[in-house]
Amino acid sequence: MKEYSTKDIRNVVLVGSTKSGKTTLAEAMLYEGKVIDRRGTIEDKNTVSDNDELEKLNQRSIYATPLYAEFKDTKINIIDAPGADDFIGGAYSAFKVCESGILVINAQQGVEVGTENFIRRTEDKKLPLFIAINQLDSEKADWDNIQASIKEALGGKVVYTQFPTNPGTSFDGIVDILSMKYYHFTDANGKFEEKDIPAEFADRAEEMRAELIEKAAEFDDALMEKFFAEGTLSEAEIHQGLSIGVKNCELYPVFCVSAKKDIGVAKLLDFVKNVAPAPACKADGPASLFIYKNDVEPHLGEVSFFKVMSGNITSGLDLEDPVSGNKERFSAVYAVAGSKKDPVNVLHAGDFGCVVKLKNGKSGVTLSQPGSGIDYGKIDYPAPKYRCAIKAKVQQDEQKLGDALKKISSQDPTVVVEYSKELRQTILNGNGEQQINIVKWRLNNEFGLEVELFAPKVPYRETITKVACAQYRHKKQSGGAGQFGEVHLLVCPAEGELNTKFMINGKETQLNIKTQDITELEWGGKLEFYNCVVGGAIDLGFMPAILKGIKERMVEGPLTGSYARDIRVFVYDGKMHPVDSKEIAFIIAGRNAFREAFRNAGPKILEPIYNVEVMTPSEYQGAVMSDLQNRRGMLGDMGADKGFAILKARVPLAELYRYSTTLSSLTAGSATFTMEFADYQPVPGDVQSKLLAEYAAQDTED
Ligand SMILES: Nc1nc2c(ncn2[C@@H]2O[C@H](COP(=O)(O)OP(=O)(O)O)[C@@H](O)[C@H]2O)c(=O)[nH]1
Ligand SMILES: [Mg+2]
Repeated sequence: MKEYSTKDIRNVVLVGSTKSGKTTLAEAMLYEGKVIDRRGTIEDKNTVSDNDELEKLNQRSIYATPLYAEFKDTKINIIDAPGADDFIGGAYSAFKVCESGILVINAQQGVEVGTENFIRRTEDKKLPLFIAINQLDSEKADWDNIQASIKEALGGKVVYTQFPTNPGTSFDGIVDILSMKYYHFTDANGKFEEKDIPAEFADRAEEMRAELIEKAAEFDDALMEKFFAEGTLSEAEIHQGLSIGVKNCELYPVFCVSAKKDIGVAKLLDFVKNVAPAPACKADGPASLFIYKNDVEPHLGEVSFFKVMSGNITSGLDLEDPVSGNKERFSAVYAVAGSKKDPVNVLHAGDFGCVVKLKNGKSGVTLSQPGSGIDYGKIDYPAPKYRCAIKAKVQQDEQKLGDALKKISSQDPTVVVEYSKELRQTILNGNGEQQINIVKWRLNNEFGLEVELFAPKVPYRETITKVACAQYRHKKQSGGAGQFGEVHLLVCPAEGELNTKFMINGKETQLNIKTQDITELEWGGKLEFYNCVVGGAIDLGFMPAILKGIKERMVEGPLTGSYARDIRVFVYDGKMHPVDSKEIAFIIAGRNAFREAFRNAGPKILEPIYNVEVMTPSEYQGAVMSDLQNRRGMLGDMGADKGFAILKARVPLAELYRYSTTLSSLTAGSATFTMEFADYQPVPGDVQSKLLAEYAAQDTED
């Protein structure tokens, strides 16, 4: 491969909803960019991008794949990102290293929820986008619908650089407003003739050109002046104006393509070359790179995919991970297009490449010149929204399972594995059931592990709603040294102002606080502990033991064994024994007195509530709403955005298991959602009774 300097490099990510044709478009780009001389198809399972076994099996993209095209002395690096929400991590890795993106829209569908989501995400990341209307060759391609839906999604920020002359099965013509030419495609391999615009399209072309020039002039004063003076701009000036608008995410230029027939793809590449921003990387200065993906490949082992962030990367180079201090030596450096790897001598700032067999070449790692301290931070992924528990079918495999999961999540950091001490379960967090099923498939096929996936337990909490008193005497005097401790205490909810006047044994009693201990609990909420003992009934020295006993019981709440929270405890009396009183006796007395009081204090089970936001085409709004209500969801604000309904609800986590899967089947896969922890709320009475019964049954089993 030729050497490319920073100004001759473009880095683009392909985004868009599933099945819009990103992978097929990537294939055509590689063909136009002379990286391949025959195009594969999804159906034949031979595209460069979907080269992973799993991708072939599923006939869809699962991982983000780095590719490139060499086009008119420019190296266009391409990341083909999966469109499905389940595999969204790959797109976020790409956002970190690409300067622009191509949003692929399926001409049969127009803007879909998936499209809309990518617009929101890229706006959020300030990533400039070009729009490719793909599948214009399909029977259902509907140009009017596309235009209307794009207008709804992007308003005045859309600018057309082309239009198709005959969308549909015989699609073979594009009028290009930039060059004011008509391109007539004569085969399904990108061959075309350049002609004058046919008379019937001339007026429309003139009209659109005027609009295009005006938009191009809008972002630069000098261009605006020239436009006013001369009434037009040259093609180079239009490029210049558009680049400014595009870079600031103020303009989204639209292109017409059929990826399958390689129509319009070369023109799109041409535009990317001319208008997409070059990497803003320092060509000189110390060498540094950022690893955005890692993988294990047959015959190669660990492969780390990186972007050169500054300086040059060559084989033999020594770099350092500024966080761990870990040193890495580069054996060879490659340019990469899917599984095709070409050794290169040097990669310049801004370029993409890969290297094999680093010690710790995981995605999210920066490597920079030793001592320079240069670090590019982490990739910021969206919060997971699918949660399930996992265990090995055979107990002895648990350790192996742990190791395998560690490997899988290092390759896909959106699979988050945690062992919950509280629930005593290994929990997998991810973006959707399909993603988790892929994890299961890999455990099975790559690691030889049989595993079971099941509904995870819910991290309930327990608290009280009333005041209650209890006392407990622990006494053990049979044989050896005796144990004696007696504790009288009162509990009440830790809310509102601190009140110290209570009815105790039918008598109004004013408690006087001697010492106190307020604990912010690691599982949320607090424990307030007040020592109000009078007349030295219990030595001050035993207070920590009593508190310890109470805390032990809070770890395993008296109702269901869940963590307890938000409780005030007043120890107001007790008894000691001159010889037998010791720490252990007060731990036990404190624990049992607390349990007794807790049970009489109107105890409640609390459950985690999540804020759920669903975005769906409005035709499914009713179905989505009633499903949320069936999940005990409290519907909140409803809105509409660009033709989609946005529903907000507060839903108990207990009811959200496999929600993404249900939502998908309710809406023919067209809705998406986010969920975020909100707070803890008491469960309804019937749920509490059910949970108590379950715990009681389990208790007797033990
Ligand atoms: N007719 C037609 N079909 C296409 C075109 N591009 C892609 N497809 C088909 O659409 C389906 C999804 O394509 P794919 O590239 O996997 O889409 P992706 O999910 O966005 O990567 C496949 O069956 C492709 O053959 C196109 O331009 N025209
Ligand atoms: Mg794909």
